[in-house]
Amino acid sequence: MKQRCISCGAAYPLSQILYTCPACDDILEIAIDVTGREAPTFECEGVWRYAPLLPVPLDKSVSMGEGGTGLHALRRLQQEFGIPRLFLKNEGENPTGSFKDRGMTVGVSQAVTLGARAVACASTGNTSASLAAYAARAGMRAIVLIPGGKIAMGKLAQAIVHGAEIVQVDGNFDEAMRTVRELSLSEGEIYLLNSINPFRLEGQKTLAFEVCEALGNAPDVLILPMGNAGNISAIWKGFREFHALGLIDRLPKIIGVQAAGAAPLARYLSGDLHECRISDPETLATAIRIGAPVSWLKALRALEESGGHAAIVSDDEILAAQRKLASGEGIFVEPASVVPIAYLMRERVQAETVVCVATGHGLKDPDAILRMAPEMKQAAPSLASLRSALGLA
Ligand code: AN7
Repeated sequence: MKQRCISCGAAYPLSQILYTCPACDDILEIAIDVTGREAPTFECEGVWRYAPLLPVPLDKSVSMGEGGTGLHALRRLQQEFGIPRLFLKNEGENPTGSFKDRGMTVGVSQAVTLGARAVACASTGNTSASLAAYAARAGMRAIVLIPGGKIAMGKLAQAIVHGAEIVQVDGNFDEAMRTVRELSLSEGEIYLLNSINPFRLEGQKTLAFEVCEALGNAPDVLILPMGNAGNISAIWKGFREFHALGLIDRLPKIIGVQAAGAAPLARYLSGDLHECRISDPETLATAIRIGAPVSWLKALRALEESGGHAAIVSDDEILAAQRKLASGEGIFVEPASVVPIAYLMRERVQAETVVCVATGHGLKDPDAILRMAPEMKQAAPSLASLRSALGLA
């Protein structure tokens, strides 16, 4: 395995600390040559089950049992949407409540392998929560930059309780991202763990492996949210590797969904923007309030190679979908995570097997729900009053 530039193809050893290619400045990926290789034997459960396909050895892992999340059949919604088999991969079941843990276990393990003293990230919330927890587990200093006033309460509480050094940046996520990159370039001992870091994406690709193992093959379609677009890139890489190993005999179509006020990828692809960035992203789905996706080129390749496309949903559609999933199927996910369901509520997808990725737990961000809470019924502590409140009188 080595690090390889996604544009010029230059290769570098895994032990070199790099975030972009020294030759051309584009981003890197971990290159694994699986051609002619026999499929490895997978042991244990979760992310580290796939250790033979990861760039850090199992005995170096900083782990809390991440991965191995449920793939839940959505029986009511599949009937409503006219899809024979519809599943939700519920990443809220991870240790800190989001898919970020899959990447952070590998990223922090690599930080330990490199002998880094501190790890850092800019975050819309979930990355900082995950980084704070895994750094605590590894006994390392954690530095997180967050956009002032724009991160969900649950995520902020996680970063605080795990003891991260939190810096509120007077700017949006994209500005915080640029600043933390400059910090880690100027301080060699601070290891950057945003999804620009290719080791993190290696952990995140295991979602695709789990879906394939659970279904016995790739689904026809996989739908997921896009922010920085690291996760779509990681998951597509996972499907490609399982395909190259002969473990699946087809590849899924990937549909990446963005919120209307923060949709640089979808708008760039439709010809509405000349470059893949906007300067003033806005959406109530704060996790994906991102205007300049770091992994945009990887994501474009994933969409194109898979024959999929990008799509946009509105904040109102997101809120409606969140309630529908929670009240109709019992699964509460945060606003950013429900964009695949919002998409299916509007568009007809003709496919046999569809998997939606729900990236984070609903309790991360209860604000939007509570702001629109219905008026509650009132009762005195007596049976008669309770019956009357419930309309049973
Ligand atoms: C719930 O935490 O970028 O497309 O800093 O928290 O891989 O960026 C979070 C992103 C989707 C988008 N769903 O994933 C951060 C951050 C949830 C998220 C995404 C995020 P990418």
